[in-house]
Amino acid sequence: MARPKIALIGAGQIGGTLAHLAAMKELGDVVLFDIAEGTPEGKALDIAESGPVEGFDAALKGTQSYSDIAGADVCIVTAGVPRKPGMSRDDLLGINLKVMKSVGEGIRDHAPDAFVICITNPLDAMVWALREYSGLPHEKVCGMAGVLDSARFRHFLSLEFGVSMRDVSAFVLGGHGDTMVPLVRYSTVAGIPLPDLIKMGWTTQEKLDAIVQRTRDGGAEIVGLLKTGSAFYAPATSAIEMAEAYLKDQKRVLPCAAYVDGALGLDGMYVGVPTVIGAGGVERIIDIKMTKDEQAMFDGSVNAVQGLLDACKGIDSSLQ
Ligand code: A3D
Repeated sequence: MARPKIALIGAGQIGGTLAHLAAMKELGDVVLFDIAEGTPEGKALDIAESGPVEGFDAALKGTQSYSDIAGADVCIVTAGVPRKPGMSRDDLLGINLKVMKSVGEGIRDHAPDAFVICITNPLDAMVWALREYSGLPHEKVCGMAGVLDSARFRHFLSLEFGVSMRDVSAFVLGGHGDTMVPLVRYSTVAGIPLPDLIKMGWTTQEKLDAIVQRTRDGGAEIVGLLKTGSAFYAPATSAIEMAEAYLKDQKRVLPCAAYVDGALGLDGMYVGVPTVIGAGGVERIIDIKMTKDEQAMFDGSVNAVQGLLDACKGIDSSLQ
């Protein structure tokens, strides 16, 4: 049987890391696509040359031609520009919306059967636009944010408790960014919920609140340190976890930006929710019941995403 084909649209910081991880894990052959001539070719060759040392079997190719992604099983999209000083949110939306149009049409024409994972920001709006432009089924297009946000939350919690990150599970809902909703009630250490750990004296409400805030600000913290770009190792590894769940039909329960129509009181929109990812793509949305406070936070997050969608529709009237 031929190896799966993984197309990475965007060969920047995250794209290059995705290629490296996909090859090291032997998830399949990798095609790196980018409009910047030389970048995808150079990264593909560099990673391929690490193959004999690492001992992986994966072919890597860099390209500027969408025909090279033909028949891809998975497409991970990081194409776009980051927000620069002086650029408004709408400026960024306008630029990345145009990028999503060209990428969506490229996927539609060359890899319509792929499972598509969007990472480009602003995430919840871009994944929606990418689905609209590509016309792929909703369950085959989703966005990566929740796995990363939960990983950050888990990391901070494991430091606070002095336990292995493997034994900390976390639950984050809502849009990616300031309005994300880390659900403390459903986050645990080996099954013990965080509120119980407060009662057991493992931490305090104040410390937990500070960890939740640090999780919400996780992206900005890295930007502040790097100064010239945003996080790429943890975002790449998070998207690879989602791709692997699809390629190996693992039925993983992962939070991702998925199309929700009916569950959680939503009427057809992309937002961060717990999902089951397997060979069918996003196979299930887990319709959890929230408390009044959680619902209020989630509603605020949904409203923020809706604001971005309205702005997209204002920029491109073909999106309605
Ligand atoms: P960067 O290193 O700038 O890579 C982006 C690449 O996209 C560059 O190589 C560009 O040449 C390329 N590109 C631009 N336009 C096109 C186009 N039309 N077609 C194909 N390629 C194009 O950025 P990065 O890899 O650090 O980040 C990529 C995206 O991920 C950005 O939008 C970030 O904001 C976003 N991001 C999201 C998260 C989430 O958790 C959702 C986390 C970190 C970064």
